[in-house]
Amino acid sequence: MCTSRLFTLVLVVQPPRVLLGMKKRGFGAGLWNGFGGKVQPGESIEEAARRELLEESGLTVDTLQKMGQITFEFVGNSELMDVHIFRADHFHGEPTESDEMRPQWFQLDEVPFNHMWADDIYWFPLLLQKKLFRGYFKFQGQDTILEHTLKEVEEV
Ligand code: 8DG
Repeated sequence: MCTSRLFTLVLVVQPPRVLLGMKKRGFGAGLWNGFGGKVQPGESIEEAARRELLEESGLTVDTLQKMGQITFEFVGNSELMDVHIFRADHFHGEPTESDEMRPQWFQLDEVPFNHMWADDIYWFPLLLQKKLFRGYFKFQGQDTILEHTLKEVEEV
């Protein structure tokens, strides 16, 4: 039987730019990504999203919009990753480097998909258009997508 673990991911979007962080260590090191991590016991998913955003980027937000949910399966790992993706259009503070992430603004037409998780190019356009989505991606290793589904939904 497959169990799953909850994760968060926050994209701070200020058209025409988006804030990404270079992951400095751990899972996904060397890739640009939004800010997020594991939901801890006793925390709601949104609380975890705010905590991870603050820890990794130094930013706080008033409103997080729920945008998507993606389940990731990695061949050979029976635990699925259930990632809840949020968008923030306003923030407080200055992006600040942490032990885990080095933040940098990117123009929306220069998002570095070649140095991001391979699935991101599929759903990023939906997030930027404020379309809600659900997906499933099956990975072999960190680079190869074997199967995927992605659909727009009314509610996440
Ligand atoms: P740690 O302190 O225990 O090292 O870790 P953490 O900060 O709690 O969690 P993490 O391992 O850094 O969480 C993984 C982050 O990566 C989380 O924000 C979800 C995100 N993530 C995946 N897969 C993918 C993906 O395919 N694309 C993108 N953009 N993000 C992903 O886990």
